[in-house]
Amino acid sequence: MKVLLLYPEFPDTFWSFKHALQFIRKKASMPPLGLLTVAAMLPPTWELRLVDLNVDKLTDDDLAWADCAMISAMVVQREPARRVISRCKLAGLLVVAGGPLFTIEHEQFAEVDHFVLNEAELTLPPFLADLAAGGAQRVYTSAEYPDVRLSPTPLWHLANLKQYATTALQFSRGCPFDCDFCNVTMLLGHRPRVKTTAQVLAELDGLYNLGWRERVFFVDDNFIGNKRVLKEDLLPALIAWRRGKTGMPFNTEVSINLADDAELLQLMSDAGFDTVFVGIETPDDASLAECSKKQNIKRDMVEDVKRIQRAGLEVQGGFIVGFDNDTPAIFRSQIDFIQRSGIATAMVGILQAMPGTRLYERMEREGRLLGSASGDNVENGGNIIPTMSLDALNTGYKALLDHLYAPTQYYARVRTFLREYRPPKITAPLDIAHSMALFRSILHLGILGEERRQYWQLFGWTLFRRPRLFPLAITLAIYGYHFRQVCVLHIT
Ligand code: B12
Ligand code: SF4
Repeated sequence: MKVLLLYPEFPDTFWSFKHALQFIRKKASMPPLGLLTVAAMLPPTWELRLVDLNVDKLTDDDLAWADCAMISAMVVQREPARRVISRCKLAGLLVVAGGPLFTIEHEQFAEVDHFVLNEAELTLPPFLADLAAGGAQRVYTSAEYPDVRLSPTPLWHLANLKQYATTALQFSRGCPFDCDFCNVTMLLGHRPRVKTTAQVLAELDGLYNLGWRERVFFVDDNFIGNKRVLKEDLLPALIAWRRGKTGMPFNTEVSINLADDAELLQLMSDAGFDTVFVGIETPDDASLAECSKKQNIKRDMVEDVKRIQRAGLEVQGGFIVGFDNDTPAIFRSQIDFIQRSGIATAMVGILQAMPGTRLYERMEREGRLLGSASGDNVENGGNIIPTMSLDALNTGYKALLDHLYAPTQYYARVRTFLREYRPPKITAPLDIAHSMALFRSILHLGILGEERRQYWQLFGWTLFRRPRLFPLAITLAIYGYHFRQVCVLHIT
């Protein structure tokens, strides 16, 4: 069997980092870990070719070569996935689809021959057995969550890693919390399932031996879901693994309660983590209660963020507007919070109801659904009828983004952050690509850009006050440019 592993394009969104990637001449932020994991579960005699449409074109030669296409996607790739499926069907390929988009809404893809849904560790083996016996069913699904200790090492060599800014690795699946807008607990359960430390080290060795020295994103839903295993086992092992090695800083996703645990913060920083994404959502306790984000209620989250920053971890934040409890005052409170906390990468989205979430069920019951969620948060409207008028929500949202990413506010926030941040011990090696990025930033931001004044102020300030953070300051200046482009493209 000759198999094309296909990953449809991401639209030009906040998380695509498309406008920032140009500066380092990379094509996408990270390779598709789901497909690379599935690849490792296929029979060793099968021939595999990965085409990530974010970095490569799907050619007629590819289609003529293959017998089968295996496609993965998340909701935000819905339309590109449809296009790629149609092309594969036209070329006469057997089409197999899996991953979060299809697990949630497979009925909407009539052209797909077989759906292998949920986690492939459980659903792929019966599909492969039935296919070999000549009688594969249309849909394979499972209500169980597999033991991730059975998950194989992803076949990273199938991806052309040079095209990516970061690569991905997964330690755990599942999250102990229960936010009503989130797909994670329905897809992956409440009990964090963790890989063994030996598995993680083998995966890291695999990447290191391929010559990878850039960032590794631990794509866990909540990395600190099982703190005991982290403290007693994984983090000490990562610290030991680092000895004698260079590069490979880590980032991941965590809940805000990381701020309560000084020991964990120290261990994470020593293990090479320098950035965490935290779902902060809103500074308003009533809205947090509305969406069951209990872990964020009754906290001084600005102080929490600063504590994490001081430990050497940059905080990237996810924020949401459009909760039932929100009034037009929310836009100002979000701005104040984000500016005070110094979260440069602040992704503010309008609440969307994804199928399979409790929020979706409630909106359906209340007759408040407006079509399907796009998965792209940075766009007008969302897909629910808000309690605030749609007009007020869209106008307030636009004003909020304009304000947050305007050079004056954005660069002020970067400085607030750099003042607090303890420089990380582990950094990616500074190579020619990074030096070129500096020159391109001077040209595009420092000479041609609307932000040239703020750019040079930050440039000088960092060199004198926080010289070790200079590369990070330039990276954040480039991110700011990306965020502004996305806002201009999406919010008009
Ligand atoms: C990494 C990640 C990203 C990266 C993606 C990078 C990339 N190139 O893939 C980035 C940061 C870009 C991203 C962005 C977003 N993400 Co995201 N992301 C994740 C995350 C944390 C890990 C994905 C991953 O690699 N998992 C590890 C692999 C091994 O798991 P997997 O892909 O699910 O694959 C398994 C199965 O699904 C299956 N499988 C997968 N593909 C296939 C294909 C076939 C043929 C078969 C047989 C099986 C199969 O087998 C695998 C092994 O079990 C997941 C959460 C999660 N735990 O999965 C969310 C998740 C996928 N993201 C989600 C969302 C909502 C988003 C955003 C919309 C968030 C936002 N607020 O903007 C954006 C959308 C992008 C955008 N706006 O441009 C949702 C998806 C919901 C949905 N139904 O699609 C998830 C599930 C998290 C959540 N909160 O619910 N994300
Ligand atoms: S803490 Fe994050 S991953 Fe966990 S349920 Fe809430 S939004 Fe989802």
